[in-house]
Amino acid sequence: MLTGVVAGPVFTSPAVGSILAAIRAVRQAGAVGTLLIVKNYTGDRLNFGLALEQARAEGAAVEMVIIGDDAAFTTEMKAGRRGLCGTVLIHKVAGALAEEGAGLNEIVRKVAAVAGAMRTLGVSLSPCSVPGSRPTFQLAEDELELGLGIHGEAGVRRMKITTADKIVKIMLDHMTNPSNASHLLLRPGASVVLVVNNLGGLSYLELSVVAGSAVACLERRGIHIARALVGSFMTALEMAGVSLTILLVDDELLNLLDSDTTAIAWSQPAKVPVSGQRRERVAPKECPEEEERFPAGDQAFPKMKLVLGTVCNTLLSLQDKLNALDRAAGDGDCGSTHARAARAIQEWLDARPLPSDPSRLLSALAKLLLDKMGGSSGALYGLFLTAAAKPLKIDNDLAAWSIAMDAGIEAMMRYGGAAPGDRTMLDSLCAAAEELRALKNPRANLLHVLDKAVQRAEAAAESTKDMKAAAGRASYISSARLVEPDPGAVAAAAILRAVLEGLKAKPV
Ligand SMILES: *[C@@H]1O[C@H](CO)[C@@H](O)[C@H](O)[C@H]1NC(C)=O
Ligand SMILES: CC(=O)N[C@H]1CO[C@H](CO)[C@@H](O)[C@@H]1O
Repeated sequence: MLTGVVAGPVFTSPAVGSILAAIRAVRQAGAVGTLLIVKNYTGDRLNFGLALEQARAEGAAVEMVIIGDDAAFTTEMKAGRRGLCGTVLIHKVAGALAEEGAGLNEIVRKVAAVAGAMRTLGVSLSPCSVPGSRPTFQLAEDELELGLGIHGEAGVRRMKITTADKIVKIMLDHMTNPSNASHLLLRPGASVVLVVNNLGGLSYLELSVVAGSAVACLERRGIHIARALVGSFMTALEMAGVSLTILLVDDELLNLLDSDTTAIAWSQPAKVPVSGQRRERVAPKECPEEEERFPAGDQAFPKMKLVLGTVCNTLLSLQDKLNALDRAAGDGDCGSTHARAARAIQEWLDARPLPSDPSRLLSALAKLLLDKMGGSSGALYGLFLTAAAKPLKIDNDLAAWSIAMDAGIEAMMRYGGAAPGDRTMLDSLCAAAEELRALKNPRANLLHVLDKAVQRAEAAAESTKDMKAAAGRASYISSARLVEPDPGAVAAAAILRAVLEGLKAKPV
């Protein structure tokens, strides 16, 4: 791709002497001509221009192209159109042309045309800092900046953070809006190469999300994405941002971009299949027998829907609190996991009548949570409900519910490896289970017993504060840092309270 590269200090143009040394080295190695590919910054233009003049004076055949693929500017300004990630495509095209044996002037002509058919726009969630210095600019937590340069220079617009789809749409609109001075004219039916470039601080996951949005957005406009490149091609140190480059292509240009190179930083562009050829993802059909096996039971089981609805609302309202507790002890997703379960149950409640008997209800809930909840909580609740469903198959009086609770806990302990006192949801559940054994007394009052069980569970959840973690999320953490109750225990106690409230509430 390139024969030589001249690096200056971080974010600074190299000196004339360095550039001249590079030209001489290339020439001594046998090059008949040298093309300088320079990004459009004042310092670079000056230093490379001076080096070019000196090299020519020495008899070297040297040409220069200046790349300004920046699409940020709405009006032509004195310092405009910087060279950005599109320059990498120019390196590739010029290198391939030279490899094919094209002469220096032909390469200059073709490369200049390619440079005119391409635009780049960046967006960033954070500034970058030159090693040893402060950040190049300030950006609030919930802000992003559009149209910045690769040296942390300011962009054209700040906006509030929003989804990748929306950001990508704003970027592409800006790049192609004919009222903007530096736009690229992009008509439906055009073929393009898309480059999704990491500005330094994004993960591949984030980069791929942006790439997916960009492909979808361009295809919606009738643009054919002939090739897509996703990776770190031109970064701005650790800046958490991404740039999009769009280059209009024809077959000849594609051949040049596809030609082999040994440059390790060049990743072979992906050929994006036309959307029609991509197989649409088919949502799996819900299993129909399942529903038929469970006859409608809202009548037989009037309170259950209300109870489950209350549990879901409770878990959704606790999402942030549980996540915060979990951040201190685990990976910060306890609230999200429980909220995911709550939404799955809500959907399920809306979609079909409840199974008619408690055993089937718990089995169905177990299956739902195993399918949808995820995390170790999903597996543990699934185990709990599966085991609890069994005793209820035989009987469903109040005593059977106490036996079910014990069976569920026993299964959780067997597979989960935790015991009461280990700072997990078992602490709440076991405390409640002890109270619920009173249900075995034929004269027991359900609400009265449950009320006591809930209070015990809440006290147990609170007391996990002072426990050393021996299992579960927090056991990887030094106990000195654990000063809050365990989120799993808090969630379990909250579920029990919601059950109580649901049972007390009048059906509407
Ligand atoms: C380079 O930037 C200058 C302004 O600094 C602008 O006048 C010129 O058109 C730009 N060149 C290219 C090739 O974009
Ligand atoms: C000066 C000007 O016309 N700016 C336009 C550039 O494109 C954006 C769309 O992203 C418009 O909102 C601006 O008005």
